Amino acid sequence: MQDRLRGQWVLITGASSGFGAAAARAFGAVGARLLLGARRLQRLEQVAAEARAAGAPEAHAHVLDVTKTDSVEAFFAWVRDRLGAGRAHPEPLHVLINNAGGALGLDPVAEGKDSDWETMLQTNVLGLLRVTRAALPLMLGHPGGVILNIGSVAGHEAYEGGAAYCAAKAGERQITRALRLELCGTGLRVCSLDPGMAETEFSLVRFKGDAERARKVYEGLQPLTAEDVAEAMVWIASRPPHVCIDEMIIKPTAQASVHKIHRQC
Ligand code: NDP
Ligand code: 8X3
Repeated sequence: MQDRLRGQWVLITGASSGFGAAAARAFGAVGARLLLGARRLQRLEQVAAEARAAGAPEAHAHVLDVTKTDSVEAFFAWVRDRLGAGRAHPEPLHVLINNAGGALGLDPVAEGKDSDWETMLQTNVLGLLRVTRAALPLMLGHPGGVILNIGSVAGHEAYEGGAAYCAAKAGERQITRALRLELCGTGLRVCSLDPGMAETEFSLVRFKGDAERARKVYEGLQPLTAEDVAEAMVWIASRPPHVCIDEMIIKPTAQASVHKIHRQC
C-alpha cells in the first residue's frame, strides 16, 4: 500500500521539528519526494538530509512563515519551480500536509495576551488557509491527491487556559470540513489527523523555553512520539484513491480525555 507514495511529491509545513520532521523521514522511507517548509532553515536542511538518508529520492528545503502571505507566495514560487512550472507537463503536488502550528501560553482568558492569541490564530488557522489556497492549483485536476491537516484533541474538547488554541484547532476542523465539501467531485481527499499529548517541541514553545515546565506535562505517562503520529500520516496518505480518512484521533493510551490522564507518579 505504501508503494503508492513512491515518487509522489509530498509538501510538509512545519518540517523543522516534531511531527513535521518525523513525517519527512517517514515519507522519505517509503520513497516520496519532499518539499519542506518552516522558518528555521538550518534545521530544515538537516531534516531534508535525514529524509534522503531514510530513502527519499529528493528532499528540498525552503524557508516558510505561514503567518505572512508574502512568505507563502515566495515559498510556492519555489515549489512550482521544483515541480517543473514552465515545462510542457509540470508534475502535480500529490500530498499537502498542513502541520505548521502550535500553542503559546496557558493563560486563562482574563490574563490572555493579544500577541499569543494572534500568533496561534495566524499559524494554526490563517496559515493553513493561505498554504492551502496556494497549493490547490497544483493539486486540482489530479484525483487521488491528499490534503492532510493536523488538528488536535484541543479541537474536540476545551480545557482551561486553552481558549485560543482550542478555538484555533476547532477552526482547523471546520476548515477541513468546508474543504471536503468544496472539493467533493475533484477526487482530492481532505483529512484531519487530531493527536493528543505528544512529546515534541510543542510544550517548550508553549511555555516559551521553560524546559522544566515542558517536561512536567509528560511526567508519569508515556506520551505519543512524533514517529507515532508520522506513521499515522503515512497510513492516511497511502489509502487507495477511493478512500478518504475524514478524521482520525490518536492519543496516548494513558490519555482518555484532555482532563483524564493516568500518571504513574
Ligand atoms: P513542534 O513545536 O515540534 O513543531 C512545530 C513546527 O511548526 C515547527 O517545525 C515550526 O518550525 C513550525 N512552525 C511554527 N510556526 C510556524 C510559522 N509561522 N511558519 C512556518 N512554520 C511554523 O510541535 P509539534 O510537532 O508537536 O506540532 C506540529 C503540529 O501538531 C502543530 O500544528 C500542533 O499544534 C499540532 N499538535 C501537537 C500536539 C502535541 O502534543 N505535540 C498534539 C496535537 C496537535 P519553525 O519554528 O522552524 O518555523
Ligand atoms: C496539543 C495537545 O492537549 O496540549 O494539541 O492541547 S493539547
